[in-house]
Amino acid sequence: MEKKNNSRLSIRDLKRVAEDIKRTIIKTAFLTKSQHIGSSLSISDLMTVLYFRTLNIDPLKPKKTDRDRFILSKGHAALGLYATLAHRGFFTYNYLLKNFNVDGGKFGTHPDMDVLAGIESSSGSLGYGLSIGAGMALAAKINRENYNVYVIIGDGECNEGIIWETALFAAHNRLNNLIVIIDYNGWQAFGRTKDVMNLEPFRDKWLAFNWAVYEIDGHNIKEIVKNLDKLPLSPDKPSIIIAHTKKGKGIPFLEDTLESHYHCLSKEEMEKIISGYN
Ligand SMILES: Cc1ncc(C[n+]2csc(CCOP(=O)(O)OP(=O)(O)O)c2C)c(N)n1
Ligand SMILES: [Mg+2]
Repeated sequence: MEKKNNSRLSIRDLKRVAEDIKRTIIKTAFLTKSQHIGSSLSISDLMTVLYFRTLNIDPLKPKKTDRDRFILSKGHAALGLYATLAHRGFFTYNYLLKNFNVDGGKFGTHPDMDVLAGIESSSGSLGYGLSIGAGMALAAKINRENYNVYVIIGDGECNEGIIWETALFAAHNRLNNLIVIIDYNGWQAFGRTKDVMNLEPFRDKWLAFNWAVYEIDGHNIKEIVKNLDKLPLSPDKPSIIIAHTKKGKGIPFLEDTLESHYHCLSKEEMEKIISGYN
């Protein structure tokens, strides 16, 4: 897996882009009265490094055969994906606003691969994105193609049995071109992950499934870059990066709360956020 980066932004520039993406998520969620703000903000720093540094992609040639594939398996964070794609030049912000979560719009609240070439897989039914990604990674091996597959999954999503079936499958097939990033924000839709269905000891589970494992702070751009730059973590195993994140990152009153999952921002809250950013 050679390095094929097509965008080499400095850490400072990446931090600026990550803040812009957070603002876009917040503004769009407010204007369209949408939920899942916390789930989208949670992945914003990871998405920034992926799309502005790691992934071999070209918005002008979204179907080029050697492109890396990215799948947002926790599809309810679609707004985080759309905001990143807009900033990366796949479409304009106005296009996003006109089409997201409105009657007749192209972008639903969960990704649909039929509406845009840059969306590699539909998702929303938790668990499936990872198995689709493993299939793509195996296909690359069979067809001798040189692309990597990156998949973001949620911690609550790991309650799905199919995640662990895929974990076995990927290790068995030595899919070193499969890179999973887990958005370990400690929350799912109705409670703390440790209370609903505990995952710990999480790192040990992946090690036991024969994956290469790293743990990082999922909001520290420098740390994300350092770790994504050294992928793959092993020449013959799939990789998982356990990224410790905060649900609702960037909105102090929603950070690390259950409310950040379903809450819609009010006008007063939006004003409070804007004054904080200024
Ligand atoms: C198969 C399936 N079951 C239930 C749901 C409903 N659901 C949507 S989001 C969510 C919680 C997911 O938690 P997590 O993966 O930790 O994502 P986060 O919101 O924390 O980013 C659930 C249970 C679903 N989308 N798919
Ligand atoms: Mg979670």
